[in-house]
Amino acid sequence: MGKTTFTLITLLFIATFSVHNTFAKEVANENIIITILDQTGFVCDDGMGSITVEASEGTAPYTYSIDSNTAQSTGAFTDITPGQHTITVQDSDACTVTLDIFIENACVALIKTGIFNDENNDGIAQQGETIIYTFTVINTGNVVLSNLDVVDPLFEVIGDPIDFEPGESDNTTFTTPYVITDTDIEACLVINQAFAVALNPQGEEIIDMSDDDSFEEDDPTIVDLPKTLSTTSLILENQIKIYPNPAVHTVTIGNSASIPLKNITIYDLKGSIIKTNLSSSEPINIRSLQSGVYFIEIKSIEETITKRLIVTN
Ligand SMILES: [Ca+2]
Ligand SMILES: [Ca+2]
Ligand SMILES: [Ca+2]
Repeated sequence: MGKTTFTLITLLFIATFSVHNTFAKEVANENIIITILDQTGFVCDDGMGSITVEASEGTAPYTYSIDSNTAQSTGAFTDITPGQHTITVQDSDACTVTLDIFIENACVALIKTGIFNDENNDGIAQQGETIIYTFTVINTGNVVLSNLDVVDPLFEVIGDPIDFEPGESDNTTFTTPYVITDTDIEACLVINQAFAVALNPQGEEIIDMSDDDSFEEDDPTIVDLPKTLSTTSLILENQIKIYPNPAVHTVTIGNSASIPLKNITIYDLKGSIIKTNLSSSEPINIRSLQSGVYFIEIKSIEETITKRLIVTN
């Protein structure tokens, strides 16, 4: 067994890590220099990472291994998962040097949800009423993203771009009430898709198209706009009463005709669920709700109605 040292004498960062750029990062002990010739990261798990290194100044031939796996005769490694890895090079004198590398995965995901705000509580969409959209963004990669912004072709989204740590999520920065148009009412729905755009550490743009309910999908968001009340909706609309409204501490769902209800959910103005799986058989405790406007969604077996609730706790 020859001498082995892990002392790092030289650690040069000549170029920054990049998804596509060529690298010239070097590490060396007394005998061997490892130079990174090329390194590729991920964009949202699209493909696998790779790295190519080259050893010099030692006694050739060299062997190369990654994460203590079987050594190979070249410094080209493919199919590397994102995160931290260690490359070990050994020369024919059994001298070794190690190099820590980090494979990037720059990834953002966006969910866009919308809830129709029936401002006059008549169960039908009229011009001037609004849809409250919520944009939930998450950094699903392993690098900091900067200048994260949400763009919606339907309207200008309020909210300044943010920087975003891995794992961080946000559903409050980007909001917008959208005023529905005659065209939307005619179509009985609003369907569209926003996208999130951010910069990876190299300043390259990464983009995710929004989904309606998943960080992994790219479906458009559909908000139904009721044009006429269906027979069942009319029954629900006429038979279900919320009182008192405005409410303090408790609110009661009046169901005098004993229509079988499937679920009752309270949403806030951002469309976030505040309470769900509520029962109409007794007053609902709303002491934990701050004063403001909420929506109560009431589902029977066949239909759904939404009523506005004002809380003055
Ligand atoms: Ca209305
Ligand atoms: Ca979806
Ligand atoms: Ca998506």
